[in-house]
Amino acid sequence: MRVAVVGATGMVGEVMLQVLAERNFPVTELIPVASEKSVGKEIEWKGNKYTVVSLATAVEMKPQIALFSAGGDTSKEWAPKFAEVGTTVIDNSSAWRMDASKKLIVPEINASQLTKEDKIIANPNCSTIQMVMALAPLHAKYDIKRIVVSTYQSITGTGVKAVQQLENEYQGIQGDKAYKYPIHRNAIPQCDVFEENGYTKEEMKLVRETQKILSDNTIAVTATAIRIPVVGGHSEAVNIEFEKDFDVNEVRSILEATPGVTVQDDLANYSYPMPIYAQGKDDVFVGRIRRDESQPNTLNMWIVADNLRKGAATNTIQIAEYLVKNQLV
Ligand code: 11C
Repeated sequence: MRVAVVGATGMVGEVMLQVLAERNFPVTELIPVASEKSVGKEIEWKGNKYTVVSLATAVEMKPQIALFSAGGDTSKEWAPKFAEVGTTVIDNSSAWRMDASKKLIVPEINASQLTKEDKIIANPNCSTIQMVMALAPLHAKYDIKRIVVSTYQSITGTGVKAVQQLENEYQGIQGDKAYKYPIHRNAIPQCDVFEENGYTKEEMKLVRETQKILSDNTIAVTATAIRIPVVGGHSEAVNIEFEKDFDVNEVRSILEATPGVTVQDDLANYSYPMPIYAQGKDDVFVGRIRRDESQPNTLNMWIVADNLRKGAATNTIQIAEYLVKNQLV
């Protein structure tokens, strides 16, 4: 496969290159793509050097697959240009996710929707991916009625500038800021910009994307997304009300049997998921599984995943793997 990685020098792009190598994705030609200021730079991949090219050059090279992580505006403008020359684009931005003509894919849940005609495929938001990974198998069994989720999100979701801000604050250095407020020793109740309803875009992604991935607009979702000074991954406290009653041990067994999910829930040994241990891993970790005793048919769980891997790069490459395996590219 001729594979373009658009945004190759960014935080997610770098993890994409790493995951492509780790999983031995069948790359015959790698095309690293970045903005004009990075064109001409060299990157190393699997022991070889590659020169970063512009978007226009990459379109001319007609890659079979383009993995995009370069922001919504770049995707809006350039994904259709790649699609026109026959490239299948898998896009990490929010540009196409809620477009009714585009599929929003978490391979373990809904990759079977994909066809050869899908030339722009959307990768969901990181906080949504980890939540639906744990909820989809439970929805299949007990029918989710309502989800209340609070997130504790890694600064890597914001990007390099946020990581630099935290480093500067540790060291007492003044510098550029990704956030309006200090992030060191803080919790900022704002991820992304506010929408008219008083929720942030990140919170509304959890609502809309969950309904789309689970193909069920009747599921009620309400979210509060918080940025915390952590780099390893996003954590989520999730309260789920089901239509049907459940047995907590059965819930645990269902999750233990779910590919891509690891249950870490042994209270006697203080075992539960935490972002410092999820970092660098591809699985979604679930723990603190317990009945909500305040109302019927309701469950509490704690879900943690590396937002740059399963939340972004790994999920994207799993989509690409599915396309290759099923001869859809
Ligand atoms: C965050 N979830 O942690 C965001 C980052 O829509 O793909 C990814 C934004 C997106 O702030």
